[in-house]
Amino acid sequence: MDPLKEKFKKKATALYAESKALLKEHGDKVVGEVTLTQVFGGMRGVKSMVWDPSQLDANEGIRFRGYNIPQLRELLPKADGDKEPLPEGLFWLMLVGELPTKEQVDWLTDEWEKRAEVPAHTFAALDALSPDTHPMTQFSMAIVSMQSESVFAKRYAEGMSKTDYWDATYEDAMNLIAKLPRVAAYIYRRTFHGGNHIEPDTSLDWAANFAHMLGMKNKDFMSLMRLYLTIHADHEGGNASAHSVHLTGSTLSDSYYALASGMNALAGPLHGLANQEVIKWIFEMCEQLGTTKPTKEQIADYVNQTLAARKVIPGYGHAVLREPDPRFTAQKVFAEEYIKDDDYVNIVWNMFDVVPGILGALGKVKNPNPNVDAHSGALLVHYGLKEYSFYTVLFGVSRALGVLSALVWSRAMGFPLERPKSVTTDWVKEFIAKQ
Ligand code: HAX
Repeated sequence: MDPLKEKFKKKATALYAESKALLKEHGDKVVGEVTLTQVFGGMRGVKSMVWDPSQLDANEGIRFRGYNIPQLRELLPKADGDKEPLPEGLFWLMLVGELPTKEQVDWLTDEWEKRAEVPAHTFAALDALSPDTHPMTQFSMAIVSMQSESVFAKRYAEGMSKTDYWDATYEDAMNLIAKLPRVAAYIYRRTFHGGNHIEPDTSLDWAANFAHMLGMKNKDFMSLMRLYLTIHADHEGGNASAHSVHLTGSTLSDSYYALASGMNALAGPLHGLANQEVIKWIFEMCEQLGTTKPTKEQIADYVNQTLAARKVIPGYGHAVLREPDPRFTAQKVFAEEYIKDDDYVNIVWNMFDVVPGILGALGKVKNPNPNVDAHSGALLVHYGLKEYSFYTVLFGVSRALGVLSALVWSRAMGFPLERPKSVTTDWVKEFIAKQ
């Protein structure tokens, strides 16, 4: 058994037993009430699932197994000569709750490299699509096309015992994560570079190799990719992509089906697609104004125009967070360190000065601050990755780390089929009448 799997097995066996005992004694304890506003309002704040890799605090932001982003940036192992964390280290942390050593992370890099071969039929399926198919459609389809490789599906068909579900899910998670950069890079190169593909460089780590296969040779871009793929990985279990993976996985659909569900949710403009919408919004503003150096007053006018057209300001607001997103801050810190002066980065920073005041004054926006998607586009454009319809695929490659580590845990904990209760509006009216 490989060292990560062995570690996971030990932890999962202990936590499974602990949670069974905990539920036997405390299963009837009430953890919260549900109001009608929550029933109608997208279940905000309803505690209804266990998700151990990360937890979100409305004011402080995300913590991965207790570590916030600045701590991860300091404590996770790094590639030689780089300041940014290796996402392999975050996956290890999320899966087993321990910060890995550099040797452990190097092992994981090698392990993913061994598992990275993508089936030929996936490339053929992608090639059958028109190149103007949205990259997220291609990504989701490519993931489902690889389901033919699912260890879980194969072993299930052979009569696998329930106690082995986690093992097969672990294998699928590792295989999928290993293959995603290759698949994503293939989509990028076929869509935007005439199918001029780049072979992997096996001397590089997972994120740097991804950058290499995209055709991005700049070392700072490789650093950015390591940071990007780390900070987008997880945002506790209730966000739409994570919850979609959790729900689909709960039917014992394998990791391929489950991840594709999550990617389909990530492709919505209120969720992951916001990263493309932000830079599109900025490009459109610059085009309308005829400058890439708009003043704060010009930005404010354009924000007001957008709101008057009854559209949202992409990259601002959040369903849970009530402060600026630390993932936004991490990207700002990166830009301050690596990029001296860049028009689009400056626009993002000027928006940060202008937008919260305008959204706050509307009186209805619960969090007028920037979220993760407000900054990423300007950084990518700076290094030459300007094709913004690809941005959500980058997010998706990262999100796989969190949601798949959680899926392995779900199968180890024996979590059942998810099945909340819905009610009709007539039921609600009757309920109110009876009160
Ligand atoms: N611009 C304009 N209006 C906004 C807004 C924004 N950025 N954010 C919220 N509002 C509005 C809502 O549309 C809602 O208006 P109505 O009552 O007229 O419907 C009102 O303010 C209250 O919304 P809320 O409670 O503050 O926010 P929600 O929890 O309902 O929604 C969203 C959270 C992230 C979907 C929302 O803030 C939004 O649409 N933001 C812009 C899109 C975006 O950046 N999405 C990415 C979020 C982070 C993420 O998941 N990344 O992947």
